[in-house]
This record gives sequence, structure tokens and C-alpha cells, in this order.
Amino acid sequence: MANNTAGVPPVLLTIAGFDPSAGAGIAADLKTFAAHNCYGVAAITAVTIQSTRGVKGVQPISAEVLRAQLDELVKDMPLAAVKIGMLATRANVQVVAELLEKKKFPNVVLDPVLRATSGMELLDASGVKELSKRLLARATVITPNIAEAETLSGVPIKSEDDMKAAAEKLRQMGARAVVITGGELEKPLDIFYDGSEFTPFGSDRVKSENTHGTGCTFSSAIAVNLAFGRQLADAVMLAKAYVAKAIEKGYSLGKGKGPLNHFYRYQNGNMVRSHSMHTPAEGPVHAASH
Ligand code: PXL
Repeated sequence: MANNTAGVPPVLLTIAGFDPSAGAGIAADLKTFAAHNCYGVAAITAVTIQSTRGVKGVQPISAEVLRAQLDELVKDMPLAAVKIGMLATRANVQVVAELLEKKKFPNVVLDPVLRATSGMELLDASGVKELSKRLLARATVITPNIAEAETLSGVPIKSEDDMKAAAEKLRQMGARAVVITGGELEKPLDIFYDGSEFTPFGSDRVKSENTHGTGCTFSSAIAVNLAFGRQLADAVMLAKAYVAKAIEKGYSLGKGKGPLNHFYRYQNGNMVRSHSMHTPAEGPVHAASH
């Protein structure tokens, strides 16, 4: 049978950690890519021990194994965008820096993951320095949350003006464009800054506890929209809208913060019905009873 080459979607790579509860990290990234009709590939940087209740442990993947995964993937196919998340160690930051220096990827989204919401360190201290020195300037855009922006810039953030000052500092440190995400603020506010002007993205708080994986999903959705050729500010806006809806439709499962629903767009009509095993597109297994 002939290969189907006509319908090949953009391929995106995530370089991130694995969350066995599939809310954050690689699983969130791959679901985000798939939900936008892209094909996702992944290089793993760490195995985390976690559930909806947070991160309990981290086992980094060695730099050699990370490098081997990346070498094999980049030799095999062109990548429309790369999303970088949790890296765990300085050695892994170095592997990624070497990759970005060698290959000039068109779109690189760096989510500078430093710590889990639950407090666990997700990048070691020397890794944070290395990320500042070698990765910031190699990304199309970086997406720190407030705590990450504070750590990386050294600017304490208490107000919108502080967010702008931190974004300015991160630009001075080499970042080409910055989105500081303030989803956890009482009045959620993201600040986008590409060196020309500050664009505030305010929104109403989505009433949901199911927020596990929000940061990963947001940065992956930006990568997808860049892969489709959208302008950066538009990509950020579309990613924000996608994440808000995925939180609103998130799943209340587990004892902690449930995961987002990455596929809400496919669940309104007749693409997927309740918990049936087969979608109409796959053909009915039983005679339809409706
Ligand atoms: O949200 C940051 C993050 C990224 N990647 C992995 C994680 C977490 C937070 O827990 O576990 C794998």
C-alpha cells in the first residue's frame, strides 16, 4: 500500500520530563500537539514520581541518553517547532544548548521550568545559571511564571509594573520575547513583551481546580501556533484561549489537581460520544441506539 504522504502534519518536538499521571510534561505536550492536528515527538529529560497531588520525586535522565534521543530524532525528520520544558540538570541544559547552537530551528519555545507548584526542584541550581547563559537567547519566546521570572531576572514581582520590569530584564539578558504568566494572581494577568511594547493579556479566573499541566500546555500551544506560521503575539493569544477552555473542561480525577481536557474541541458534537470505545469515524461496533 502506498504511504500517505499527502496529509503529513507539522512535526513538533518536546524536550521535557515525564509525569506518570499524564497531566504535565511530555504527555501534556503531546496531547496539545495532537489536539491541534500536529504530530508530536518527545525526548525525555527526567522521570518524575507524581500524581494529581504533586511531584514526589525526580529521576533525571543522563545527558548521554538525552543527547542520543535528540540526535536520532533530528536526523530523521524536520521539526516545525521545538518546545523545551523541564530539563532537571545542568548537563541536560548543555545538551539542549548544543542542539540549538547546531540546528537552527525555526520556532523554539522555552518554558523555563524550575520548580513544581508543589515545591519540588525540577532544575538544579547550576542548571538555572546555565539556562540563563545559554538557552534564553536561543528561544523565540520564553514563558516563565511569576516565580520563574523572579528567579531568572532577580526582580521581585508584586505588581504589573514589576512584571514589566522583569520582562525588560529578561530581554536584556538575551531573551527575544517573553510571556510572564500570572495565572495564579487574584486577577489573572499575562504580560507579553517582545522589546517593542508590553501587551497585557488579562482574563477572568476560570473556576476549576483542574489546572495540572497548565504551563506545559500553554507553551506547547504557542509552539503549535508558531509551527502553523502565526505571528508570535497571535500565537500567544490563541494559546491562552485554548488553555482557558481546556482548564474549564478539565477532568476532576485523582485526589489533587486534575488534568486539563486537551480534546474539548472534539467532544462537543458527534466526534466522540460518552465513553464508547469507537468514534463514528471508526465505524460503529454496535448498531447505533440513538
Ligand atoms: O509545570 C512544570 C512541570 C513541567 N514538567 C514536568 C512537571 C512539571 C510540574 O510538576 O512534572 C514533568
